[in-house]
Amino acid sequence: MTETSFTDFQAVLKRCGIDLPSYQGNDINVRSPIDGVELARLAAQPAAAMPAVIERATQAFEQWRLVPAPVRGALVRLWGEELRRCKADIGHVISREVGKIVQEGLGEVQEGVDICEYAVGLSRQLHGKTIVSERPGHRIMEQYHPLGPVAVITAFNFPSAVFAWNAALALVCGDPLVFKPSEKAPLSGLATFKALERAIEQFTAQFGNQAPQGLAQIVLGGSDVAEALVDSPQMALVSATGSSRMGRSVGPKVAARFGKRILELGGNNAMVVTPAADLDLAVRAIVFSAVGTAGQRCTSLRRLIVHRDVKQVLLEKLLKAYSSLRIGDPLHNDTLVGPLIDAAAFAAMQQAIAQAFQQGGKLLTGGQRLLEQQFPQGFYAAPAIVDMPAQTAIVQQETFAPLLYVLSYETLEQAIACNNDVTQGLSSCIFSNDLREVEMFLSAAGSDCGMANVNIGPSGAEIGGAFGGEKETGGDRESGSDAWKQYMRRTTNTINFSRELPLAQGIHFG
Ligand code: UN1
Repeated sequence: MTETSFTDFQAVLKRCGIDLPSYQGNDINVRSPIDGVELARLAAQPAAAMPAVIERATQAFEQWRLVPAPVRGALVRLWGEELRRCKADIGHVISREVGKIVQEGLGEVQEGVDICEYAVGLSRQLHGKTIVSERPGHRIMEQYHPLGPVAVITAFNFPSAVFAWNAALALVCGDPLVFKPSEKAPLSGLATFKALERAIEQFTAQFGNQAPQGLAQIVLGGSDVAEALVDSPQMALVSATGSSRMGRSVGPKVAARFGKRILELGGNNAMVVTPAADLDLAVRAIVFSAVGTAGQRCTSLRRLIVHRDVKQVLLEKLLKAYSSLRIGDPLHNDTLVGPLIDAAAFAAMQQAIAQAFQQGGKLLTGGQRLLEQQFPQGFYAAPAIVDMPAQTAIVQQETFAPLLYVLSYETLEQAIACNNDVTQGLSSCIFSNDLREVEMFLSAAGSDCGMANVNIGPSGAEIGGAFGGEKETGGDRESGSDAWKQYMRRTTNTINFSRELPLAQGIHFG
């Protein structure tokens, strides 16, 4: 990075409200994957600081839970407005810090704006059901009450939006939050968090002292800090995004203390392309979902399951599309594929390709490192396509890189079985204009994933739907639909307005 662009970046951080010197330290070394240049050196909070943080959140809950939900919504509306105002700057921080292209950095901030708007509407709709009673003069109803402090632990690949998904819902649901961003992307997390802090200030100016101290806190640190949150019985809900390995450690710890959790873990997402598909549309979707964000979304397309009759022609079109991908500096407007997050990610991709080769795969394109001269510390990979004879061990693993395996099938049953025959269950899709094929894929005998799409790729979900997956993806949901219910506790109330005391199930007692 040139000196001017470094100064520019400092100015962007400042506009995002990040006073870098106040976070300075020697624990977290933030480097841009674009060129390896150091962006910041930050201090990590020690685990010993966590009890005080957790206590502040606990205190804040006492107050925030009593603020009417639509008033809580007003805070989230202000946050959404701040995110909208700072969209370009936060998007830029994301691009610098995790290497997303400009469009995707902006899209991620927009996802935050969208969930805020959604949460504002939701703040007037946190309703339970009224249920008829079997007893005369009785009524049953349910209410949703605030749950308690929420820990939000996020990954590097969506450092802003996943925090926003969780925080916007937690706040309207009446829950304080403690945010622990990925050590690989603390600045994007901070920028998003600072927008929330400004919203809290504006809220206080408009609504008086209703937002308590400690309503929203951020902690920069490592796994010891995350563990303190995971282990604390005061954190009512732990929402963690990351690898299945991480989830395997977090899940049992939260369960052991009967806490609630939302786990968003690995994906190994497939697309089934049938002979009835619009192949040109499929190619566009494959390219976006397999190489977008350099294959580092949990929803990225990793397996292409194509009918053998259309495999050849689809691959021809696909290879042509891959040959014109613009790979490079994600800050240039015409770039489509930026760098991988770090050297380890590139090594993992190389290793996967080598294993695929050993397991009978044929590399059709890509895989090599690019732009090494220009960016000796940037890890740019040519997106790879590997033709596999079967769904071998390596295909069943999630490799966080632009690496697409191609598998072929003869019957739709085989394709669905192949889609489902992995341990992950996040997203999936089918390309077909045949109603029977489509409905079969969506049916109980179809895709076993949390998300099953038709004629669009597996990535790029809107915030309105419930986001998440089955099996080793974690089984939970966040973002839209009724995901908000996980941030609240439900109470069932049976009310007797008669002068009798009839017992349920017709029991006579005494
Ligand atoms: C993630 O990769 O952790 O559906 C989240 C998508 C985005 C969110 C991805 N809306 O691809």
